[in-house]
Amino acid sequence: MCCRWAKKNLPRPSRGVDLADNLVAYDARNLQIPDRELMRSGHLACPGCGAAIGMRQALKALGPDTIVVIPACCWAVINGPYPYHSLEVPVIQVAFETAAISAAGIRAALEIQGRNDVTVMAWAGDGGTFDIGFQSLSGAVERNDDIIYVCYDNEAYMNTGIQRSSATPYGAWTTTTPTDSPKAEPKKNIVEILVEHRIQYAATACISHPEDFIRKLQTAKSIRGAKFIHLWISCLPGHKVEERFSIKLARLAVETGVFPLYEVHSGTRYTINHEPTFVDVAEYLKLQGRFRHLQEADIDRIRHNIEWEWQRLRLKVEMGRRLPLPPVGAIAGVQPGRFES
Ligand SMILES: Cc1ncc(C[n+]2csc(CCOP(=O)(O)OP(=O)(O)O)c2C)c(N)n1
Ligand code: SF4
Ligand SMILES: [Mg+2]
Repeated sequence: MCCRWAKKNLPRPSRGVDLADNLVAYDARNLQIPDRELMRSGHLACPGCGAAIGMRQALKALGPDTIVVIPACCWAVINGPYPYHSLEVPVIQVAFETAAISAAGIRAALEIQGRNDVTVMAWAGDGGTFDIGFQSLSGAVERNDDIIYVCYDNEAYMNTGIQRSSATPYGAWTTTTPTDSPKAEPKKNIVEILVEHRIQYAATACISHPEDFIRKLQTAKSIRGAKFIHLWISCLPGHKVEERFSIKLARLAVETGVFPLYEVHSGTRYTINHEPTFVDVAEYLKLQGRFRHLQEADIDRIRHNIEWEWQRLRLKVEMGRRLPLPPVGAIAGVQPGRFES
């Protein structure tokens, strides 16, 4: 175990840390989560992988009548080879840049068959969403294709060995942004970009808040048209974190304000779903080897960026409240009368 951490240049397990000291822990005994399991054990993810946890939660939300479309990414491996695969729903693997359009094509074929009871979920990484699959996603959203698109975001191209993507945050180490020149650009705001497409429903979610994620997927399932969920996940080798801190790290992403939980209906109505306790971001950064090189001045800059992003988010909530109801034609798929009720 020790050699393994040393080899990967990971922080060693610190025996003094007790998960109970986690300021942001909540009582897991009261979670309301569907019992049904559609993901078997024996999958091929790294231990503690947030992408595996996220898929398990997603299928609990959507149920067995779901087709999952997966482009090149860690999940193309995690499911395992047929007949030893881990998911109990149909899965189709598609080319890296085609998750959204492949899902839309499957949805169209189901519609021809009159099968409106089947949900089609595209499940792609940040590289396949923010960068390489973006044109296909943008097209599907603009056409209001009836799919749920979940981007599980581990903030780099992990499957090919941790290269930077446009979802990688400012200051992070990756193999293409080494510690002497870490990422200098901010993370792309993918939800904001899709909101500007006037998407019917967009939301953020995190594996540490499964009830929130499950509710958002169920909301998405109830809406016809394009829906997008941006799911933050922990990635142990990519973030350089010990396995046992997978959920703690995800909670800290939310509670420090780094990753706000919110949803946007009809491209205008923003709702913040969870008010963080705003734990100092240093707690989040110091848990991860990928930020170990940061100086106090860098951490200060990150603190200020969080404050600034939260001010913007709160203004968007306010703007959505003040704006009159959108006219017909302003939002994809909105029919006369929809907002009056
Ligand atoms: C067109 C194309 N370019 C590059 C690749 C190689 N490739 C496979 S998976 C992957 C990384 C995917 O990153 P991301 O979408 O973030 O998913 P993750 O691996 O992090 O789960 C890359 C670059 C490919 N399969 N196809
Ligand atoms: S590299 Fe990261 S996302 Fe990929 S299987 Fe491992 S923990 Fe999961
Ligand atoms: Mg990734």
